[in-house]
Amino acid sequence: MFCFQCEQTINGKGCTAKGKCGKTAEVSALQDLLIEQLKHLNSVVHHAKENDVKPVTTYSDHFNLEGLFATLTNVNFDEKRFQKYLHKGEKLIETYLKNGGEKLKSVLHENGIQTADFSYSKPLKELIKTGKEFQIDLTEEKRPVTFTKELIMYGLKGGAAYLDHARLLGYEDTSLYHYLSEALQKLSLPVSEFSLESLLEFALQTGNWNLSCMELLNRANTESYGHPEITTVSTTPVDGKCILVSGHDLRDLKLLLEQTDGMGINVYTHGEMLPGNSYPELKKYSHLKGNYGGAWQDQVTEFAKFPGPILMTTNCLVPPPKKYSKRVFTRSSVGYENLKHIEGDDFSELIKVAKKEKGFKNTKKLALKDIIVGFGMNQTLALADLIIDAVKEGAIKHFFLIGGCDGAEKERNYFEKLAEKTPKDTVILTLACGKYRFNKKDLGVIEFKGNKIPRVLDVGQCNDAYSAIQIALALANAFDTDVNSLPLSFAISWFEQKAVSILLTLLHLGIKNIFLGPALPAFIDPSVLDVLVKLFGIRPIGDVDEDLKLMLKN
Ligand code: FS2
Ligand code: SF4
Repeated sequence: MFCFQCEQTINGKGCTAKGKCGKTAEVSALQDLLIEQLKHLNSVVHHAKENDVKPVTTYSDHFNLEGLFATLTNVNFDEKRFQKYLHKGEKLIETYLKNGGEKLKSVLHENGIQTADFSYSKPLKELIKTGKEFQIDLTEEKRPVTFTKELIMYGLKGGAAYLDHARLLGYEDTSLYHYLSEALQKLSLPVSEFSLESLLEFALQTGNWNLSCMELLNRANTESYGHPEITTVSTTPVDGKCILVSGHDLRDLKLLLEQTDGMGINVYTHGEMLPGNSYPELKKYSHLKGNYGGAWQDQVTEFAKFPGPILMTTNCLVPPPKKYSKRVFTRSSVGYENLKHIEGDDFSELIKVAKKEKGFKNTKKLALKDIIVGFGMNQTLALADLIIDAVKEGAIKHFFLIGGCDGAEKERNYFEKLAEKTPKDTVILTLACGKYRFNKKDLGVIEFKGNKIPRVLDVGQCNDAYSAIQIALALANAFDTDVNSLPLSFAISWFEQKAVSILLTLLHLGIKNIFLGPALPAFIDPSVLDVLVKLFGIRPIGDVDEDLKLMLKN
């Protein structure tokens, strides 16, 4: 196997025997085959559209989302689920071929696209064997182009995950599906078809597309559940039966709150679900009691101690040890062998487990620190006049966006130290699970004209980068300048492919001088890095104090 799509890839180069995430060589091969199939399917769709074949576009669009989502880091480790995806993909290809008849077949032949003898419906063992043939080609001279194609693929994976969340809430946009389909088709072309310049342009366009994906999801979340409000979230559990909900899917949280209403079972958020506590239509449930635990990498210790079932709605799932695996349920694209997967919207099986498990007891003495959340775009922009005034009068001197993913590496302490060392007259915008490094620390408030402006504004999940961007644009507008000329610095911690999509979005917006860490992506070829440094001043994180000086100087 070869996989280097996330930050923790072994030796910063690639996982080759087994993924550090726990992905086996077999699952890696099945994922490679599924990616190959998605390219194949969308090449067929591309030519079908050009030839006016009218088949099942919507289903292949949905399949693109679920297939890509399943290959994200820490999402799906289940061989049988990949086998099912491959069978489904094959059926879609066959439907297009059937509807397109001989005309479509001959166009596909002319373009060298396979129309028979697919490798997708074989027994599992053979699928794995075939998948191994589609491992990333590491031929030295092809590297800059191969790696940049991967960069784009990871950007597409992140955006696809956001589109899938929006779809589940009934929000879809055919133009965004069209971009994804065409992009997958383009990525099926051999490296000889691309110049590095054209690929960089393609990567930035993908960043633009992801901005629209995040915007759609923002609309889906806020129109469904209201705009986030400033909310103090307890992290101290209360006595009683309990359920833990992790991941990014707010709809699952809502369904679970509805189905447990009045049952005397408390619901807690975990990881990226924390901002769920700030949405009016979710926080109105009195049995949503707060947040439990920290970022994803601590789940093995924390889940073992949680006295109830756990629902993993999306990434990041760490392979669960036996001591608690019976209590873990998965949803949508998430999968792990022998974990119970909930299809449909009935959570009764999970609720049964909650009733059987011990629940929390004797929690009164715990008294853990609260977290303040809810600084989405509407809430923060409601404070805009106050913030702008505070900047004009020198009470706020600088803004930082310190956000992104968390992970186990000790180098990620950089982001914690950076937050701690930021001067008292500065404000930190944060988002995604990286904020657990500092969101329980008391970094104080800025006192201004009788108001207390918190120094840490939690904008939400990783997809709420959309909100952070709107806040930055509104500030730039208020000061009649552009985002790069604001006293605003970006320190982004990346881990998985959603962070890659967001990075491409920031670059598409022309945001310069981003500090990126803890390590640079292995799939960014040195020649491409040179271009990114020249064009965008992107730089790896270094010494906290030196970096902070530079940030404050800009
Ligand atoms: Fe954190 Fe994991 Fe949010 Fe990432 S919980 S690294 O999926 O998307 O962020
Ligand atoms: Fe390795 Fe990350 Fe790929 Fe897992 S997802 S196999 S840890 S590079």
